[in-house]
Amino acid sequence: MTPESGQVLTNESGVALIELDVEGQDIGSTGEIVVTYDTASTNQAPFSPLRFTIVEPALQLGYFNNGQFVPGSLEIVATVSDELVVSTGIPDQDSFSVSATVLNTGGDSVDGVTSTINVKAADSFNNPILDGTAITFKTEYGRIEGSCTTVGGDCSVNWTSQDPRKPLAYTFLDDDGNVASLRTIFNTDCSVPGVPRGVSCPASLGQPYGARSSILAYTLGQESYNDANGNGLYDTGEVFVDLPEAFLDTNEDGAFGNPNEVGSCHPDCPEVAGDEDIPVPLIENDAYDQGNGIYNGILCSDTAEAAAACSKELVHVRQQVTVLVAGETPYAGIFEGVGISARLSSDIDISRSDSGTRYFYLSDVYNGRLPLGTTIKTKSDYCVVEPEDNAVANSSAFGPSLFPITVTAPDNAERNGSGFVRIEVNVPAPGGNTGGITKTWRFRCSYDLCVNSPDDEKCQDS
Ligand SMILES: [Ca+2]
Ligand SMILES: [Ca+2]
Ligand SMILES: [Ca+2]
Ligand SMILES: [Ca+2]
Repeated sequence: MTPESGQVLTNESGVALIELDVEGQDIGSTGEIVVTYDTASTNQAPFSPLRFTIVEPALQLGYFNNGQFVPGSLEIVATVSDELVVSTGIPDQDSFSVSATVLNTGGDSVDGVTSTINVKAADSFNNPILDGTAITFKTEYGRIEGSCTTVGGDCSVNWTSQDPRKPLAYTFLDDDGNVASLRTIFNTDCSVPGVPRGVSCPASLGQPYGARSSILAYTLGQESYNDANGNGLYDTGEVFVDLPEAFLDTNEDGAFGNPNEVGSCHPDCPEVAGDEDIPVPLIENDAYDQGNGIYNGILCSDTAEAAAACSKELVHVRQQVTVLVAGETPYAGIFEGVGISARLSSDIDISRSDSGTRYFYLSDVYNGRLPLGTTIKTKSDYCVVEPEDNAVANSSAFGPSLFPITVTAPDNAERNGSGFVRIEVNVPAPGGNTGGITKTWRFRCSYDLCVNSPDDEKCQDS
């Protein structure tokens, strides 16, 4: 596979596009082309032979064969002259980012709620990858567009709420002895003492968590390595991160748990409920394979390759993001203290200290966060409360939201008194429609000036 000559045409976005006269090339499959140059045909200083790898056939990039454009993805991997920017254009693992515009969309009981899933990819030099690189997506719940192709290192797809919304077959016995597929505040005891069913739990209910849809993005790329000698190539002994086969981690425990595949962590996975993890086979052998122990990437130097310290075979670079398909009905509890030491609280007496704090835990039925846009308005007809306005942040972190409420003695307080603190929660209707679900919680605050300040003149008259 030796083309006769080539010519540099443009050099944009860190990627050199080369026109080649290629004869007898089989570009129908992935492989490698080594190109030697007649320097008289280039407009650049002489440079050493280039090596190209066709990563995937029939993408947008390609080269000219006897004047005819042939699709194929071409990558420069050899160092050329300093005048040319050198870039592999192939994503590497540590520069493959996946995010969601809305992390807590809601949509557990409504179809059609959406979030945009964004990929940002760069190569081993943290330059944008080649335009037209295909990124593939899988989702646990709801629906996702299957792929997008990058422009400038970026591409996006839409995730949409719809069935499925729970595991296909995985079940467990809940705390009432009934078969269930997800833990809720109605079928699981809160480990914090004194918290009844139906109240947000300040501690985790445990697996399997409801309404958390794992979204996996992946494409062929390179392992990341530390270029200790700065030559732009992987050399024997340089530190790298070895990648196992990719998978959709449905229970987010970082381990492949599907018991039907050889090589899974079952039954000793970090957490239960990962039975429906979905493998992305790189080696088609009906087994989940760990890394091969050597660096994989086209930056594998010839010397290291000859020593079997690396391979130019690509692997799947991957990243996962979780979208909360949260339920729309709010549940809550008012507590003293937080976490496992929290205690359900009703009234607050701030006579001694002039102020106090209550912790408002707010969740959906799965004890997870409510959708982005949920508002919390706190008012009192007697005490001063802060903050008066709060909102559920853009987050798919585990567990309920926590809002501290500070209650302070009223300004110009009479000798004593009391009143309600009201907490009104509104979960907006999906899609920006008006309405939604509003629920209110309340507790009483009371204050006796003479407990804290017996010398105040208001306390002297009787
Ligand atoms: Ca190196
Ligand atoms: Ca490897
Ligand atoms: Ca797992
Ligand atoms: Ca495999």
